[in-house]
Amino acid sequence: MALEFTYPENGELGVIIRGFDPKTATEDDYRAMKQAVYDHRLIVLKDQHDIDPGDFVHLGTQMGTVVPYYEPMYHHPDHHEIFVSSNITQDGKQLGVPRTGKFWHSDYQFKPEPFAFTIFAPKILPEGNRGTFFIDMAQAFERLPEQLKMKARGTHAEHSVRRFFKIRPEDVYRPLGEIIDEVEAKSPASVHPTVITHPVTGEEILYISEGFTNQIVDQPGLVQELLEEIGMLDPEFEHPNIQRHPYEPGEIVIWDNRALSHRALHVTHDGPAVSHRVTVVDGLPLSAH
Ligand code: 7UC
Ligand code: FE
Repeated sequence: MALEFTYPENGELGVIIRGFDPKTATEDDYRAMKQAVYDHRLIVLKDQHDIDPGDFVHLGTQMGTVVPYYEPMYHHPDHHEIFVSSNITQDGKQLGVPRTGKFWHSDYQFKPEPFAFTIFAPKILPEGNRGTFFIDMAQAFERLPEQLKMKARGTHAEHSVRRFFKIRPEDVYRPLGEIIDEVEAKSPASVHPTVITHPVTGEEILYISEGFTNQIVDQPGLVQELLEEIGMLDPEFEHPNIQRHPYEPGEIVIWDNRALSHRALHVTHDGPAVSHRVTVVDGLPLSAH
């Protein structure tokens, strides 16, 4: 069956794709899907209720080179390529990790080679208010006052996981200093250009986040000014840059992790929630120069 693409209207996020079947999808289908992610930032594959974890990983291998998360506590028990966010137990054990990504970030922004795409599938959707918040960081950069754009261009930002590294069950009773030293050794801070040039679209993208960016090394204080301006410090999530994708059952969402920053919206009182994700690199640099 041919893929059917429905393009978003007036500034909304997400190309809707119907007819995707992981068992029969062709190379042309995957090429068109990748292009749609680059061109529109986010695609939504509808009606994927029957996709199993093996198919989900296969989808990842067709979109890029799958990179498993570096901390095993997030891994799916049978498929280490899948990162599991969940607030439930399975066979008496915590499944995946609860309350992940509840802060603005790009996945692996703190690593030397951040992911190109994040492929996300809610498996058990919470009731009520749900979804992921996104900021289009190319648009956010474009909307900055000219003087702030000038200030940011050519500078470098330092990112690290340390503020959001989650204590693992096996860390109980370990000295905090020892854990901090281990986190710093295993995933030291990475430095990337504050404004990257997308290697496919050529757009300028403001590549910082509230969660992972410690500082702009050559401009003290600038990171706070930029975060404020683009809406990442808005506690009500009402800033015009912020968009929300509310998931429907059976959706798989794939986004451009260079161009979009995201933040999970978790509701703690609403019963079980489980999601799977696979992340890939695309062989291109984070920034064209
Ligand atoms: O538990 C989490 O919120 C995971 C986060 C620290 N990292 C996600 C990522 O892909 O960078
Ligand atoms: Fe994330």
